[in-house]
Amino acid sequence: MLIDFCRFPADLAARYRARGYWIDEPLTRALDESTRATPEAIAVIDGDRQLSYRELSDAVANLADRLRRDGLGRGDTAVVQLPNCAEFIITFHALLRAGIVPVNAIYSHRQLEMGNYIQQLKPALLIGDHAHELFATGDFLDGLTTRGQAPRRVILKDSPDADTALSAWLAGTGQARLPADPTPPDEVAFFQLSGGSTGTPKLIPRTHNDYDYSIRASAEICGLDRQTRFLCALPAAHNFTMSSPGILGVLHAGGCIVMAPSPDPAACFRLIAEHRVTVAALVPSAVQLWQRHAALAGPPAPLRHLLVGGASFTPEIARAVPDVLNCQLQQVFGMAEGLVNYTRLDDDPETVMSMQGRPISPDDDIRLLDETGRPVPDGQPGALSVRGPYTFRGYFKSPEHNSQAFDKDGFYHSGDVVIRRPDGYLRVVGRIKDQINRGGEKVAAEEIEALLMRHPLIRQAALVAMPDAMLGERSVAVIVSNGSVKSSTLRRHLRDLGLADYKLPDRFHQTDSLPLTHIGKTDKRRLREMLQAADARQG
Ligand code: J2J
Repeated sequence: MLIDFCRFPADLAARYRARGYWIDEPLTRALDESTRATPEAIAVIDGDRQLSYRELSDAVANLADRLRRDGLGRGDTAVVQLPNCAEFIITFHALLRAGIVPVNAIYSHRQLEMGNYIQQLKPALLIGDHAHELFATGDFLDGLTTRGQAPRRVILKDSPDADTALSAWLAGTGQARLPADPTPPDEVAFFQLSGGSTGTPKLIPRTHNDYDYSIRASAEICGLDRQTRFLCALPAAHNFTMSSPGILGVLHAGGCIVMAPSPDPAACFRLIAEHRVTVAALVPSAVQLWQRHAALAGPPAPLRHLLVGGASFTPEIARAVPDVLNCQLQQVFGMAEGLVNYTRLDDDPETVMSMQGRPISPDDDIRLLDETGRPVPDGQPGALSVRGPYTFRGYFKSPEHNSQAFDKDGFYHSGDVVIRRPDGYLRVVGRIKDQINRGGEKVAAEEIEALLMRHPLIRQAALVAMPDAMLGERSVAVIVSNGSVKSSTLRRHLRDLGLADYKLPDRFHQTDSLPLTHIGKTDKRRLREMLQAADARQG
């Protein structure tokens, strides 16, 4: 049984194959090839553990075999939530190898997000971390059982119970190896998470063919090779960290991944020095933290190459990268839905500092449109839509939303406003999707507004982005309530519903009514102006 998803149309699929983008290999190809080429090279460093390619591949096959002998395989899905650790990489590849289709939740996700993925996918398997608040007690799992949603098998990293402990599942079975049984290359390999702009988070089906192409191309554009030592400091599950060029790009190149628990500069600089890290990837807010730290502690030697993306990056902060961090900057503008743009390593400095790059592929078909849906000329801001060899064709089980998110030609409306130079380079200048980009972490306004409305005293709620020197943007919830409600009460309300902390509004603002547009929707532009004026009055 295969996963139902929106497929690429046959004519485009044929073209992507003919042009060599789709090579009909499973997404485990990168690891398999590098293991054959350099089995003893170190693939992952996690704390004081170092795994060679051979050891990594053995652990992958062990877990895949055990899962299959447990009756799991093709047709099954899995929800996975692991921190940045070697097991993240092992688990992802083992599930691919066994033909189980996973979604990798972000580690900071809580009951609400995890419950949602479980509801959407009805997974046979849940892999979590016993150290995470969700799995430290049995409450979350008990709740799933009560609702009839309990996955057939639960495996937990660092579980005290031998039956469920991930470490036990990674040990060899002593039985003959089962051959790999991944889903076919143009079927769903895994689900990526959407930053979203809707009430419930959407899942993005990614096929082996489309994702593998983005990885091979990214590794080449970023100049990765066997000498690459990559610091994995952003959440591993993020599309940027996985594929731009990320964990999978490094495995493709035969390099080494050094796991960092977070982008905290002191810890990262130590790891960079100790493990001779050459490449890192950061969001702009983390770049600022690194720059401050480097001003005191010196640059993070021997780092040579820093990829920055995920949120808007000002040219002023970008320009300081070569001097303060003593490494080459490469900008990335990507999305879990597909399209990824990079500045190139041989671009002139002005392009690298001021542009967010150009698409990976000559077949990334980009349209920039004005409000009426007409194409805008180069140099003018326009809403970006895209179709291409690694851009998805529809969210999982969301026909209604898809009818708005795509045009009749299958172009995906990304919700970003960009300016294109005649040479194809893009600069991100704004956004039409109702989302807050909080230091690279995306918050869908509608999701938070609906949750706020569940509080008995709230009559209306609107979440808007306000500028923030550190995060780029922070979230302000403007509420109309029956009587006054404390911010702490609302924060507790959202936490009690199981919302991840990064989605909690940074600030609450009470008002008598929300300004409306002529079609009766909340006028968020006016709202931001009102908040700005109120802030200015308060000095
Ligand atoms: C401004 N906004 C940006 C940038 C993403 C590589 C890099 C990032 C992501 C990512 C990714 C931006 N400047 N340089 O998946 O593979 C905003 C845009 C975009 C949204 C996508 C990758 N880079 N953005 O951030 O799915 O608004 O992917 O549409 O999390 O982040 O968010 P996400």
